[in-house]
Amino acid sequence: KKVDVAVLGATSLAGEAMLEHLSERDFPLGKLYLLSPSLSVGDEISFAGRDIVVQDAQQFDFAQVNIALFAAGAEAAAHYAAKAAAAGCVVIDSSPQFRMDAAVPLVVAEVNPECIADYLPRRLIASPNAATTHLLKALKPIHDAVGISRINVISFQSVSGSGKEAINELADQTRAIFNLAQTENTVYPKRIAFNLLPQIGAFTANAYTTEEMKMVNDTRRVLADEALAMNPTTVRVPVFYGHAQALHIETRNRIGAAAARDLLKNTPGVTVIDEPEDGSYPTPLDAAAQDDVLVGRIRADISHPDGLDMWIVADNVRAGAALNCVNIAEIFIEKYLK
Ligand code: 2RA
Repeated sequence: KKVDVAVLGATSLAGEAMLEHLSERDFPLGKLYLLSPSLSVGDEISFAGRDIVVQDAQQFDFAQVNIALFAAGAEAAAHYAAKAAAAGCVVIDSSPQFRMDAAVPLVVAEVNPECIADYLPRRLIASPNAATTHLLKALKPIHDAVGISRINVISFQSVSGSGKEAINELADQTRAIFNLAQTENTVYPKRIAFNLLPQIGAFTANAYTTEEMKMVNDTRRVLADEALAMNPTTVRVPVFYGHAQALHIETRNRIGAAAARDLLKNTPGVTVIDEPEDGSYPTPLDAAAQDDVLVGRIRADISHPDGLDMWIVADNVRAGAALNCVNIAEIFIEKYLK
């Protein structure tokens, strides 16, 4: 059975990555419509050897497709989700707009695929943000095996997580510095080139940032564990692609480093690169253009009897929301599409 698909936000980084996945996989794709809520209408995008014109989402009849993949951000999701659902298609949204909506399942395909069944009544499924999706893929098998009671995490998030303008800002600032010219900050509140910014999103009343609270809320919701203690610090780093995370977890029952390593070696979507004596551990450069979450530095925490540390890295654009939305679509087609 062929499935007709629309991609809203087809010219965004996440939209482009969704198209890469759709063209590279054995996806049962029928007609493909590329939509933009704004500026990119009329652009042509090459897909599987042919050029497709980007259409104005405002004029599009969503009744023409079975599935709409949304990669256009929260505002566009708020504007188009109900319209698309009313037309009878199912929306898979990568934005934060519906992640905390109790009537919308929040799904990581490898972690809680059974929740896709709850796509009604809104005909809508949400995907967590990239860093949370990566963390959940690596931690789910450990949570299942021994229970995780607390997660301390510091994320090191690349500029592509803020979109194409941020990639240009890092490149422009770097070039300006080498030319002894003035730098400008447009996307970020301070200079990102040759710097680290311990702020992603806005500060909230509890002094955490919106990105940090997204990690807490999304993780608890996907694991269906409201009691899970989680303490994140999110940092923007001058790297183009790949989010890294230093994870320090406490488990309900003890799991040694060797058992955790074995478990993760057998986890789909995860690749273990962890031979410290050979200098082998994953970096953002290793993760770029890969689909798996790369895990290294797995070790017992010397400060806590039930603590375990690890370092995870993944391509936030390709292996974040884009891959998760396409994975969700494949499960939806196989199990629920009528
Ligand atoms: C970021 N993961 O990196 C977030 C949202 N894309 O900013």
